Amino acid sequence: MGDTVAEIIDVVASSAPEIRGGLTGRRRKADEQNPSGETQMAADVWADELLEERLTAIDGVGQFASEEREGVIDAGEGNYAVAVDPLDGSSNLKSNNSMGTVLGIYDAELPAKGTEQVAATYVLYGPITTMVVARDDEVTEFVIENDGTQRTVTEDLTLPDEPVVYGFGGRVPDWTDRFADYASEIEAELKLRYGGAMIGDVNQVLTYGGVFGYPELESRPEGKLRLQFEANPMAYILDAAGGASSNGTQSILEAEPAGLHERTPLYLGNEALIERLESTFA
Ligand code: P6P
Repeated sequence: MGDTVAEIIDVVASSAPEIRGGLTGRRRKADEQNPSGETQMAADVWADELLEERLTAIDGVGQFASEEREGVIDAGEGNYAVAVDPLDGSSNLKSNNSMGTVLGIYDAELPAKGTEQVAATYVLYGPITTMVVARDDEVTEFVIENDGTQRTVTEDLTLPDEPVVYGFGGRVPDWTDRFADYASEIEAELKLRYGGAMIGDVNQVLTYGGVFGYPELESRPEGKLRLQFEANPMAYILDAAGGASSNGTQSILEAEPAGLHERTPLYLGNEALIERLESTFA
């Protein structure tokens, strides 16, 4: 069996121009909800079907799971499981803001712990299409050309030592007191960069240094983002880039999954800022 991880990454890269090109005309709401109870956009459903067909066709892929589907799809005898958020931030489609595709590659049955990933990647549909890949403890950034080829632009991408930006989701009145205390410290030190799509907001942190959070909320102590499809892949990437992740008490990657669509509070960024969060929460 060839390098399945490389095959999976190549499928995501080669599909990126088609997904980006297909966003036009799919800005309407589908009349369905995803397993998290969120209204799906036509683009969510379309990107999910496209990636499911191409990723399950890879011999080494044994399981496919998506934020847009209830259960895990059996893809045959392969050793790897892929967990995909086909279009993270699709609510940004209407306002023509950044969004992207997130994918975690696990060598374990889903749902699985973040430490059971062997690679993770995201594609960012911004002014240009870029792709960030974490594998073998190293992060590489590519520009995805119109023909789907990957052009390396940053090797050994690491988080800048000096943090500059922060982005916190949820409604401020709904933040818990302990998160609000942490946020007011950070707001006094860093610049706000929040665009409403995790991938775009985390890409700012990876580029400039800082911290991203979609925190615990009074109304929703488990937060909004999904462990398998969003938190684990992004935590894997931040860890490989020299940063850190947390759910408020421990690294996201150590969190035991209770279910495929389980949500988690998510904090990502410079190690010192994540440590400060956990000590505020202790
Ligand atoms: P809110 C997008 O819908 C998403 O799943 C993440 O990409 C993003 O971080 C978050 O939800 C935004 O949520 O409540 O700010 O709209």
